[in-house]
Amino acid sequence: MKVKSEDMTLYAVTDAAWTGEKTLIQQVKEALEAGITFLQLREKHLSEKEFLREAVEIKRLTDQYQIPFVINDNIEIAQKTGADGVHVGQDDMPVEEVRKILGEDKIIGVSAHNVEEAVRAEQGGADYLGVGAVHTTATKENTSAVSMEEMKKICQTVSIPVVAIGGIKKNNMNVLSGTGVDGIAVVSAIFAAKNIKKETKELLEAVKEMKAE
Ligand code: 3NM
Repeated sequence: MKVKSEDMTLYAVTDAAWTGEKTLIQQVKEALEAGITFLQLREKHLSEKEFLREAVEIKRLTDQYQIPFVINDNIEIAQKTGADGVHVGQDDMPVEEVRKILGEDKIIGVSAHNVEEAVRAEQGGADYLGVGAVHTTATKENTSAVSMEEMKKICQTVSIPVVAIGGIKKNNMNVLSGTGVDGIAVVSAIFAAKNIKKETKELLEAVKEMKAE
């Protein structure tokens, strides 16, 4: 399997909205140093040229820390930077088409919200699933809540790793206990933190405890 369960433990998704005085690259570096296990570059407001420049720089860092790096929804940037793959939503290009373009070796992650979407994504060739939203979140508009019952069903039904997303923090991830998720994907819990290293380390501990429960 291209993506292992451990890779999903603490999956960081970038959001340049919270960079403040630091650059996104600095923030990513701190998160890598503290032990994130997967990184997705999600940029909604950059020009292609800036996006590419940023992606090249981040790819260099994720290579150094030897963790998988995917680009949200932009196949061209993924190809140009040699990223490990892409993550696509239900409204983006279907996974089968992405696979045809990227080939068998690249990672393709798909967002799913119910068992039906999860099964379809797995059958289409997805390597892992992102399932949410676990909690309400201000980070992304138009998310729909997923019940923990549905989360559990998804985990029991598919054989690819599942990462939970949406409003997940240190103190509210316990709802995921017993669902069988392989880890958590977070934006603000890491990138909105003043002390990224400390928060990341604490999140890692909390997710390991949650998975062991
Ligand atoms: N996808 P935060 S929720 C990118 O439900 C994304 O599919 C979601 O950000 C989904 O950790 C979300 O700050 C944003 O809540 C998650």
